[in-house]
Amino acid sequence: MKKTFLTALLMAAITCVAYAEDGSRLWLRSQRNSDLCEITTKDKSNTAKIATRELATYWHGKPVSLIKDKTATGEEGFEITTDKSNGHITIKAKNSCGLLYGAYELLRLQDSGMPVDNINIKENPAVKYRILNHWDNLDRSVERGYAGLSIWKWDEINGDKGTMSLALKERLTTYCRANASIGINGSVINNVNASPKMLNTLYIKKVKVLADMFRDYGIKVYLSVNFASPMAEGGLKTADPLNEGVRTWWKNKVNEIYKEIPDFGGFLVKANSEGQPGPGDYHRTHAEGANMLAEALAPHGGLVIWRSFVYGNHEGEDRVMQAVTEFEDLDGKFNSNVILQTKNGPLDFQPREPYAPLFDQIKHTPMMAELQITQEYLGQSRHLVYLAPMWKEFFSFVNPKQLIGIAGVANTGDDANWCGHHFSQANWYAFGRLAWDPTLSSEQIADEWLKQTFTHDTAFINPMKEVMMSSREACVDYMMPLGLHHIFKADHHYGPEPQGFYPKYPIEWCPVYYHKADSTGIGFDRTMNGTKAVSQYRHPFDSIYNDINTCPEEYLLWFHHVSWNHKMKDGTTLWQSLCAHYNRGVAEAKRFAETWSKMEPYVDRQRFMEVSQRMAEQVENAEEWRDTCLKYFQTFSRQEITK
Ligand code: BDP
Repeated sequence: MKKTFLTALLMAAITCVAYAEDGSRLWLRSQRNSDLCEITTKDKSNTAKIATRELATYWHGKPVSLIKDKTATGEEGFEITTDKSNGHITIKAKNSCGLLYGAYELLRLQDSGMPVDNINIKENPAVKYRILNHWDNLDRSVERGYAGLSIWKWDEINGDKGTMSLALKERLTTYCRANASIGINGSVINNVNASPKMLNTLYIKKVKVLADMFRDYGIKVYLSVNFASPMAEGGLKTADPLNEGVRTWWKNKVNEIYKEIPDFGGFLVKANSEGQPGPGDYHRTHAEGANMLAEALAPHGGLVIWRSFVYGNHEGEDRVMQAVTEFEDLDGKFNSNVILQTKNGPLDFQPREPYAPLFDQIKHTPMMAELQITQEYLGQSRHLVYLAPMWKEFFSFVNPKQLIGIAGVANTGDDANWCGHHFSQANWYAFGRLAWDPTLSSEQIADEWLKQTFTHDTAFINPMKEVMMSSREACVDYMMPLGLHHIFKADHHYGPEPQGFYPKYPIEWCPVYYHKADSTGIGFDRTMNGTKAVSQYRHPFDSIYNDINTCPEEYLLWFHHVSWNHKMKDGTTLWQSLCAHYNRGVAEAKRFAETWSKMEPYVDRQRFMEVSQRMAEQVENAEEWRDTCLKYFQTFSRQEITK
């Protein structure tokens, strides 16, 4: 009797876990087949096995053959065709990984309700490297992580035995499936502010366990490295890149890594930035530092991804200009396996920035764009802000064809729903989809994500898609409209602190440095009469941004110090326009919450409640932003705050 009761309880618990809508399944919520679908392939690789298993379990259509064919399109591409006579489907690819991507494409079509009876698709990724950058520390804290602790549970990985706990394996299988389903092919697993311990043999063995798992999903592992590792880990007296002992140390370390992980991706490096060590400590250039690592990695086909997020070495120079100052003369001096990774904007992942002009100035070095999926400056995992429109805006200035890769700072954590906010999952999804194909529209991505993640019901899809599409502009409006930037509270970058001035920090970390509000007006003069930052832009953007009459209003206060009574395009004054934007942002946040409140019939209880809670916070925060900023700026404008 007792046993039966316990069994029943256990069964109930299992059922509950299996069907709980806690967001842990991300967008991978396909209905299982009652019978396995007929999937055939001669490809014996593990990757093809995964593709077969995914389709056999979740594909509800006609039989599918997976065919590896040297003549098929691109390295990672795939072709999907339907045989008109019997409806059978063929996925053809040059490599097994393409077969896996093709399988996920098929499931995406099915799960987002697209027609699947007459498919004729050929796909290739736009850029070669589509990489997540995890800012995860070895103690499992996550820099700018808003979804719990790191997903890498180092204690549950046994490097000597090459195993991990079953629970971790299950969780990371979802991670791999999710990434492969959107074409992500690399993962830098640790923080750019890297601990030298990452290169300890103990950890290299653990990283191997991850790499062995990721490989079958087409994902390569990369590591962030601390430039001073030869000292901290190797006991050397210097980390000077021209020192023979240092060079040998890196070569040996790299060899050790490749012995464990033959397809290791390479190193990501933050050097001489925000207190991190680098070649500059020895009066060497970034190129000398990068090339030393590049030489160690080259025999194994590894990459050095060197970040250009460097400032603070040019006293007095406008911070947004410093990356160009630092790197323009080094263009052409990097070894061929070095990539320069540059944030989309010249400052730091603000809700809106003009594009980073380094993309205009670097002509001979392969470049990757670094986007930030974790919403450090966009309400973190508390606000619904869909980032695809922001990234599309960036791609309208920087052609993805000039990039070799796109990196995204991940928003994952060990929260059940991975990303803190159910809607923040959409940003992970959109990152992968856009890195694969930047021509996809934000609407389409939102549409397919919503359908896979929630429901196909148009009574849900249409209003929520509209909310997602409006959300980034709303965030800009309630936080920092018209080109304002970096007026966040120090350290956590969440709430507003326009009055912020902290003598103990560099001036570039103080909000007052960025808005420069005074009795005459507000904004940062970066024109040819100011810091001349406009001159770093290619023509015609240099002159468009330089002229207050042609500068787009969304960048106005980024490039100009503007009088409070300046006439805006709609005839209102700058002050009135500022008030209007802040008010609009708040009204939008309220509208989003209102729309969500009507979605109860279409969403499971748990996700409905969790998102409702977040929406209420978003409204409160939006009001706080508006009130704090307008009241503070009013002390300079001395004009009435309009409602
Ligand atoms: C800023 C973050 C900081 C990062 C830095 C970086 O506030 O935590 O370490 O960027 O990208 O956005 O290196």
